[in-house]
Parts: sequence; structure tokens; C-alpha cells
Amino acid sequence: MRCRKCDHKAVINMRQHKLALCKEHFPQWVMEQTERFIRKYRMFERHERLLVAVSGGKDSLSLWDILWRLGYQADGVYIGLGIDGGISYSDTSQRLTEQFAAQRGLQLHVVDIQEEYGSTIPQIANLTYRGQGKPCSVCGLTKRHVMNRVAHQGAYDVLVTGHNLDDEAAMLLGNTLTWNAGYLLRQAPVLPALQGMARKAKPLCRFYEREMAAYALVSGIEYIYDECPHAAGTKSIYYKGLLNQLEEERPGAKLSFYLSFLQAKENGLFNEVFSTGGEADDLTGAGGVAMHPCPTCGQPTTTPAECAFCRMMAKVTR
Ligand code: Q46
Ligand code: ZN
Ligand code: ZN
Repeated sequence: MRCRKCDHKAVINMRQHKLALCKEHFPQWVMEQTERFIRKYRMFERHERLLVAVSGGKDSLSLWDILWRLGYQADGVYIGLGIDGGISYSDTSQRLTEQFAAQRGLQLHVVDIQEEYGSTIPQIANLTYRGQGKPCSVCGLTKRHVMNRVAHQGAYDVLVTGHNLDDEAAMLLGNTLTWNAGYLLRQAPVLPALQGMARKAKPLCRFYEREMAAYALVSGIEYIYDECPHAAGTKSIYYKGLLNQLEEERPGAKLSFYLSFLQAKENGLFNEVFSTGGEADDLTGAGGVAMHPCPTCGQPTTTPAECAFCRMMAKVTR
């Protein structure tokens, strides 16, 4: 397979785009496309300050690398979850993230959950009702809370995450199977700022996971190959598997599933205001849901009482 642009050996063939590119032209293409998506969805401008949520994985580190190369002002935030799982998952991912930032002279905020709250994520999960089964719900809630907090305290304009197309399509499939109107309303490449919380953007939302893996590889980014040990058996992994089967038969199916959804929203499919039964802290205020500041942490929540994170932490410290 040859590169469409220069005829050198291609490092990737993207069947859905009918495009093969070499190790020089592929990263260039990724950067151009990212810039195009940032503009198309009006994610942010060069004068704004971005906070990139980095986990040490290929997506978030590639995203930070791309934004840095494109000349955006992007600092990082890494959250130490205290997950070991026999592979020193958190230690390794933190080391690789710090190394990445140091090599490029980028500023990284590190928040260690155990240092800050007295317990690791698996420990909090064991101490609360949310821990029944897997620590993922505790983990997700805590990460959202901490990212919002760091973005707010550092007066960042935008909180940027490395969700790729596989993540977005899997989330969309899950929300569609249950017709979760609240979540469907809020799934978007960019969400506006809400009550003092930063705008949220996902510049990689149209890239396949394999494209990001290829970008990290050809750019020489050292990332953690292992998935979080708690990822196995999650619904998201299951939906990704189903979508990969579909993609195998019909190249481009994943992309078209996601893009048709965005188009349908733009055409007014979800213009009705939905009420939602989702977790209060996931809410962005989309759909006209009334938000109140949490009396303990100040972050927006749908109930006039404490937010779900503060309620959970009250159980842990009790
Ligand atoms: S890090 Fe946390 Fe994920 Fe690990 S514990 Fe679950 S949610 S799987 S993205
Ligand atoms: Zn080429
Ligand atoms: Zn709170």
C-alpha cells in the first residue's frame, strides 16, 4: 500500500476515507483534520487557555501533542486514581504523563486522589454503595468533579478530553439502546460553559481509535499500552466490540452512525426539552434543566442539596 500524497510506503490505510498515508503525511493529516474539527464545532480559539485531561493513554497524550504542535495554549491535568491491578497502572501512567510533559516543557497539574481525599478510587468504591461491582462509577464521578475543579481554580476557558470516535459511538449506542434522552441531548463535540464551569470539548471525536494509536506510534509518544484493569467486561468495551463487527463488514459504519446523530440533532430531532433521570453531576444544563450550586463544593448540580460527589465523599469520611 502506497501513500496517496507521495507514493512512499503507507503506515495506515483508512478504508472509511479510502485513504492510505505514509509516516510523514499521516500525522500532518491528523493535525489538519483536528484543526478543521476545532473550527467546525467552534471548540476554542488560540487566545483561550485549555486544560487537557490526560490519563497517560494514547488518546489523551496524542491530543495534547497535537494541540501543542498546533500552537494552542494547553496545560494538562493528571488524576492519580491509585489503581494498581497487578500492573502498577496508576504509577506507570503518571510516570509516562510526567515524562511527556517534561520533554515538551508543558505544565501539568497532578491531583492524587489518595493524598487529597484520604482513599484511592478502589477504596472509595469499597466504602460506598457505588462500589458494588466495579469502581468505574466512583471513578467517573470523581474524575469529572476533579477536572471541573482544576479547570475552575485555574481559570481555564475549556476542559479538553481525548474521547475518540470509538468512545463516542459506543456511548451513543448505549444511550440509544436505552433511549436515554438526557444523555443523548448532552452528547456533543462541544458543550458550553455552565455556571462558572469551563466549556468542554472533544477534538478527537471523529478519529477512529486505531488512527490515534497510529498517531502515537509514528510520533514516538510513549504511552501506557495496558487498559485500566477495571475496563474489562464494561458495557463500553462490549459496545465497542459490536461496533467493530459492524465496521468490519461496512467500513465507515461507526463514523456514519455518529455523524448522522450529530446531523439529526442539528436538524432539530431533539429540540423538545427532555427531563432526565441521569446523575445530577453529569448534567450540563442542556435541555433547560435547572442547575444549583452544590452548597459544599459549589459545582452545578440539579438538586438544591449536595451534589453526588459530595454525598459520596460524606459516606467515605463518616
Ligand atoms: S479508569 Fe476508572 Fe476507567 Fe478504570 S476504574 Fe473504570 S472508569 S476503567 S475510563
Ligand atoms: Zn506520503
Ligand atoms: Zn458538591
